[in-house]
Amino acid sequence: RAKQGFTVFLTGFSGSGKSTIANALMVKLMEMGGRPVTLLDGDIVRKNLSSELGFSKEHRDLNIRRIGYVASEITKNGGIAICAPIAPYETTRRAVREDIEAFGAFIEVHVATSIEECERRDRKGLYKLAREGKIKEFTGISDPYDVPKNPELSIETENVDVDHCAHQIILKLENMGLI
Ligand code: GGZ
Repeated sequence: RAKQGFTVFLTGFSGSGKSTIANALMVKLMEMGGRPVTLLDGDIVRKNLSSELGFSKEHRDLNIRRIGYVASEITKNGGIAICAPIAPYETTRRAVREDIEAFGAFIEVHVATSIEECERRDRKGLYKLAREGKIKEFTGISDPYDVPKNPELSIETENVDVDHCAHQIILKLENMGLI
């Protein structure tokens, strides 16, 4: 019997490393062959699927529900979806989990880079702008982030390379019998 579809859902602050880990994970899963792998990255989704949305709670929730819907369709059809939005709200993440678990597995991965470390790195200069008040409602600075309580996996990124982070997810998927 063909293996069931699943969704890997990475959540964490801007600059936590979600996109980088998601890309490395995608490459590893593609190399294994078999099922198609679809990456739903935060900024790509916002450009193509949620271009009219801002960062209020209502808009973030809409964005996450859209990502969840696409991921649930992929999961239903036996594929692999990798999502990498901030997804700051616990209740919204739980709703997406329920949508997806109707069709396959949902693996919530907390990319647990601290806000201090994300701000220290400030790869895109957004934290500086948030501190200056030039970006409002910035997650972790002036907007909430509910720390995941029971994620399938929580990964530390400080002093660990991307390949190792992606490998931890691969091991989890193997343990769960999904790959
Ligand atoms: C958080 C913001 C904001 C605010 C713009 N708060 O590092 P990035 O740039 O590429 O990742 C962030 C991205 C967040 O979009 P998501 O769709 O992942 O967010 S959510 O899940 O909450 O819907 C950041 C940029 O957009 N960005 N303004 N105010 N991040």
